[in-house]
Amino acid sequence: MSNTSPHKIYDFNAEVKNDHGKFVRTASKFREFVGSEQFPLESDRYALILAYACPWCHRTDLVRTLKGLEKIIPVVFVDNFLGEEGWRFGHEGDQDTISGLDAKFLREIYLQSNPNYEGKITVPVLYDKKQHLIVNNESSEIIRMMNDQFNSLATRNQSLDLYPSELRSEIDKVNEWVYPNINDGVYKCGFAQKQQAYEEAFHALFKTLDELENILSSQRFIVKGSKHVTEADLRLLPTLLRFDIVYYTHFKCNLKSLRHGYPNIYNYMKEVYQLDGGILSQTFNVDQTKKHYFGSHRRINGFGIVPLGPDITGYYDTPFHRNL
Ligand SMILES: N[C@@H](CCC(=O)N[C@@H](CS)C(=O)NCC(=O)O)C(=O)O
Repeated sequence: MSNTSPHKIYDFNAEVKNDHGKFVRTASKFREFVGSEQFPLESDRYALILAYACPWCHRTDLVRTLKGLEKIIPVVFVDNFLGEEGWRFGHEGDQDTISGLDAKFLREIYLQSNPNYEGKITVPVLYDKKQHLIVNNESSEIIRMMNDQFNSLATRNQSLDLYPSELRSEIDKVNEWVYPNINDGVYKCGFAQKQQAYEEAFHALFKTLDELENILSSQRFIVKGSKHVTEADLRLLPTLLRFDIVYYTHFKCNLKSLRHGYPNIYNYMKEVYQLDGGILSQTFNVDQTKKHYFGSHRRINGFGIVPLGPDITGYYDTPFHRNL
């Protein structure tokens, strides 16, 4: 397959869809499920294509790791640099060993699945190595698949249901305010192209963080009535892990840091991150994450200089303190 394609420019301008300078994320296009007739459940048949920095990718790796699916669903990481030609393989990421194309760019794999594909080229991607097809590129659905369809192959926490039927409506409700105000909220601050768009996103973000701080003063986990971690906690965690080290400066989310302004959120973040003896720490690469954000978003950070701070000694792994 040729490397040339209409997908040339990494430009979040493409997602600023209105005169108000607001960032609007586009919807994912591949929405099939493993467990269907076309995509039967099988070990080491499906692979994930992920970027270290991406919080939507990180959710999928958190669930994969918590469920002990590392060998069942192998991962291929793209390079940290998102340039004019989109995500690419190699350099500080992995080579493409799954598509049979030895692809240089992720777009080749999208076009392999659908030669007429015209949408955005995003990670995460759940890929069928046997049929050489993308199954799904929507993280919220990929984590549900791992909790449901892949659970029979789980080697850890098989009895942990991250979306239990009795909590579903509560989980849905939490996702509905966490996603636009926090997960995507930091991007709306960072990618805003007008002062007012930035200010609206900023106020919504910190108002929501204030509410979250309050909720976590009396609840161990974010979903009311949950006695264990649920998908809502794992969807929130990637944004919290990146907050003080990236979003505070790079996306101008700088009213308060988690470490100094939100003790309940900060300690909750550590508690969830340290679940299961700290196994989730293998899913997070701080250096690669910083390199991606500060190095790729040249409209925000013109020279691509990656800051050396803040000092994160003990930031993630010291004991958490929660009076619950
Ligand atoms: N709805 C998607 C969003 C994924 C997404 O936006 N990924 C970003 C990385 S954080 C991406 O690949 N962007 C590529 C681009 O902007 O060109 C999901 O949650 O899976």
